Amino acid sequence: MTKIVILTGAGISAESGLGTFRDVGGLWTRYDLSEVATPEGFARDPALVHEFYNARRKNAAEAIPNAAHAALARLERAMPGAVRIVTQNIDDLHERAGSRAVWHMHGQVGRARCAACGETWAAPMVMRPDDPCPACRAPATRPDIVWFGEFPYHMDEIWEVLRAADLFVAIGTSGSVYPAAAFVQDAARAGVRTLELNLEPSETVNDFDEARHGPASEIVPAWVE
Ligand code: BJW
Repeated sequence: MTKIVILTGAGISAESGLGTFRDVGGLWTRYDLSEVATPEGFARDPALVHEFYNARRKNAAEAIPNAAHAALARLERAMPGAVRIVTQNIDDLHERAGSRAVWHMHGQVGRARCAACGETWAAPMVMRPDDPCPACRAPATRPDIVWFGEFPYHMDEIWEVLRAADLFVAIGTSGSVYPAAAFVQDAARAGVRTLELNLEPSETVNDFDEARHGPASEIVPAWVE
């Protein structure tokens, strides 16, 4: 009976000090995404990829949820069972703000996965490529992250709640990475109302019924209250 599906992106964590990807000075202006965010890059240089995510894990652990995360947690408490957050973010700021109904479609930096058997577990703060899997002992540890060319998590459940919702809200995402970028069209096709909350118009702004622009820490609490 989810009524509101909320897609969040890097913009919601920007005011917590976590960098976005495509803004000026964003992660993809400083790193080559084909080196650090593809299975091929990991196969070529696993140590480099672990270094990238070890640093991001440390930053995420030090970050504090902001007013936007807190507002979404209040919304969930006020409407039990009716709010579902689908986040593209790999940090845990929604959970630390108090949200419980959260799906991480691009994985979590705080978790590790065995590339050999698929086992997942809580990641240590520093991971190395030859760390053994606790289940099968293979030295095939990778971050539990969805890289380009890999299938995101929870897709069937996401499409199901999206089609059954009354409202779809996208917060702090540029609308440039699929399949998340198409959720607004998926929702609209199912007759779901759509709202964008972003610092500036996203690439898909024209697909939304309504858009409000400004920093997430201001426009998300204003929308929730
Ligand atoms: C603020 C703010 C503030 C700033 N307040 N707002 C050609 C066409 C279509 C698709 C493809 C294609 N070629 C390849 C593909 C597929 C590919 C893709 O989309 N590529 C594009 C580059 C075109 N996608 C995939 O490979 C995905 N898998 C897939 O498609 O599987 C097959 C499939 C098919 C059909 C159905 C289902 C599956 C996997 C994508 C994996 C993405 N991985 C990454 C990195 C890993 C995670 C990590 O390291 O953190 O995920 S990429 C990176 O981008 C990260 C993010 O989650 C993702 C989205 O970025 P996001 O969150 O939108 O951030 P930004 O920086 O782009 O935008 C921030 C926004 O916030 C901006 O608009 C700012 O204005 C705003 N903002 N400050 C409010 N204070």
